[in-house]
Amino acid sequence: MMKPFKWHGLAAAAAAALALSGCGPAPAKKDRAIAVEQPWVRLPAVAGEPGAAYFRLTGGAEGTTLVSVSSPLVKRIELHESMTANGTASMKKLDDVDFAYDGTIAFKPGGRHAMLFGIAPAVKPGLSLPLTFAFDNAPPITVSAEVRSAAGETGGEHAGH
Ligand SMILES: [Cu+2]
Repeated sequence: MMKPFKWHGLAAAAAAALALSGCGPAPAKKDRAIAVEQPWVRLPAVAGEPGAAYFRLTGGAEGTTLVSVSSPLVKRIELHESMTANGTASMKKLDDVDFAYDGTIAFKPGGRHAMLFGIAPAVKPGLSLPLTFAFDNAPPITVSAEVRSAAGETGGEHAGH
């Protein structure tokens, strides 16, 4: 049975291939360490609603899968993907995300994101939020994500909730 995330994996692989074209041969990625880069969190416009975390994943051995994101200051975090079909924005939950490609998997507004449910009131713009990324075949990685307010942002990830 096909899992839903496989489709996204194909799309991401295609995007990564495009991004790399014209840049010469890609370096071997087999033993590259996993990195979580540029992590940031967008707080909800209304307190109590879910926020979202964005970041870039690189590296990892062939077949490495991101299985979860967690934080001591967030009750529950899900991996989501936003999409627009027939003019309607929606999103769905991803069981996990395979990111072992010759490139970077980006979690960014309007696309993949980590949805943060139950953010502690102490989490404020300008502070940092620890996020721990768990993988199926690699040690977990904890990063500090920059916390930003929802002010001035449009196209939030709340459509579909
Ligand atoms: Cu979401």
